[in-house]
Amino acid sequence: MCLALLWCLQMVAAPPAGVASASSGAGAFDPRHAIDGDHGTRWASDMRDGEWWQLALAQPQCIAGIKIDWETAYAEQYHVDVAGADTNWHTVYATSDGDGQTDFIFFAPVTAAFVRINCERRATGWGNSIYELALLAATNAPRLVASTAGADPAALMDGPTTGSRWPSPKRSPSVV
Ligand SMILES: [Ca+2]
Repeated sequence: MCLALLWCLQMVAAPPAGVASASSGAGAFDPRHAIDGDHGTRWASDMRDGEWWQLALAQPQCIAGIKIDWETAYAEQYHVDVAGADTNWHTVYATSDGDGQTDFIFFAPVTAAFVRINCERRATGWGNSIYELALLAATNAPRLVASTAGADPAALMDGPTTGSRWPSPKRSPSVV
């Protein structure tokens, strides 16, 4: 990741306004510690799979991503669900091979009133633990540009398919 992008993402990582709750975790591990702006505090669940953390936003807002700073006890398999005010949940991201640390996740912009991290399978014998979590706007998403007009460079990042591609023009240099 380029330093400029990293700087940009760090700058927008302000704690979201809302009420945090979770399936477990209290006291020093209260769910609100995942959005208190302090990387010295954290939410931690009980030591079992299937735990979750949830944010009820102070007001619905359009989001296009989420940044999760995991503690050493992270979820290896988890999914992120979003719901509007109608509490109609849908999954915007899922992984089965998370590696903890910091996850920058982007998805199609959606108006969210609730965001939930569903920790399906832990990576360690401990619980699931998050230092800080931030919501990202579409303007924070990485953009691809290329020297070829008319060829969409986003085809390089549209998932694990070989059916799409970015073709360079028949000249050099070409950049993407
Ligand atoms: Ca914290």
